[in-house]
Amino acid sequence: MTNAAHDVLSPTPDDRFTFGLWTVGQTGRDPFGEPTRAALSAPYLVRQLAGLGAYGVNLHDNDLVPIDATARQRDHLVRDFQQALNDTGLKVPMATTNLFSDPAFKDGAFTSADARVRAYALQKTMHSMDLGHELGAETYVFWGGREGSEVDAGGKLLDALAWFRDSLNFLAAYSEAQGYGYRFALEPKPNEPRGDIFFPTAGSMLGFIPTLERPDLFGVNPEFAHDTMAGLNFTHAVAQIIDAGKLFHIDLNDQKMGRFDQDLRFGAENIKTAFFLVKLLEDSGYGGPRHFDAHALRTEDEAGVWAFARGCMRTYLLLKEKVRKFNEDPEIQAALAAYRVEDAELAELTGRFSPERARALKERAFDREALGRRGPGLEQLDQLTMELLLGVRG
Ligand code: GLT
Ligand code: MN
Ligand code: MN
Repeated sequence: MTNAAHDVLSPTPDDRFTFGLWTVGQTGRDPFGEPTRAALSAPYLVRQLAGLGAYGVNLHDNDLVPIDATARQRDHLVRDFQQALNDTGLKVPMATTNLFSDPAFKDGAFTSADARVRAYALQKTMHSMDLGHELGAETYVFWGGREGSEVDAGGKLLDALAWFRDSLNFLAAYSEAQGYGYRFALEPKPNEPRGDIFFPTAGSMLGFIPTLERPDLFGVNPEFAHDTMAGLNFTHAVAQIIDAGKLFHIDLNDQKMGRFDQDLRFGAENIKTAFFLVKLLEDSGYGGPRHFDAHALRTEDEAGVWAFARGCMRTYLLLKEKVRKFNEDPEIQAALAAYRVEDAELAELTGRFSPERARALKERAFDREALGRRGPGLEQLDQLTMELLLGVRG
């Protein structure tokens, strides 16, 4: 490997890679089995991530401070964590609330049918927002893992939407009143741990955001695995979010379609989709964190955890290099240019409505059969892409 190639594939904080404390700290517990790895302390995780070239670390309140910690214990844990951040320069760009582990939230947090649970969820989130702000977080994520149902006999579907809206309005106003200036990112997921989670897709979130009091403060935090579980095309979802100006954060990982939520190492499974995702993010100028919401396989020991973390970043950088080659490859660029047909006269006619243009367009003759005969060259373009990814081009 040349030095130049080495540099391109070595992560630095400029690459804006982040991990959750809950990701590299995951102990291998699953619904059927006990942990296979020892728990690692938050300061230790910070030092390890900094050593690997990450930019930041994100957290839920209870990743750092147990739900039943005393004020003294909290201060101690936060101080040690902050010390590790100061020593390493690692940032905390995003914070969030654990509103899913405690039994109190078993039937929802902001959408619980019990007003006491909803109020407790608000209280817990305000404390967590205080903590996130103290650590420097600017983005606040809402993943409503328990906001959903298995049965709809409770009849709360419309109420749940209103309760969720009221909660977000309250918390956005709290952020503004405190001067925190958070941007909120809503994370959709179709199912797991609930049978059906409310707001299953990016489109659900995009439709909901304009109904909030401060839509400008809210965006989306899409996750690769969540769309893929449901058989959706994640890259298409991200394009729609970018188009709406709402890509506030992104959770990168991988997943086999139709499986349980696997949270695999980025690029581990769907390499072509991952390539087009990286291409979309890089070409669109997305400047936010590249957050890996994934964890090492349950089979792994601690060495496997760091192999996993390095692998996520290295695969992203490898794909980013492939994007650069794709954008510079003359044959690929020629195929792309040939794919598009432009027509200045038609652009003028179809650009902006006027009665005259509409009339002229209605009278225009089109050779429909010729349009149907045209081969766009997508097979060739896709094969060139495959050859680039498989290393036989450039
Ligand atoms: C949990 C979930 C993720 C969310 C995290 C934020 S927690 O790991 O599976 O998709 O992004 O709450
Ligand atoms: Mn996620
Ligand atoms: Mn996930």
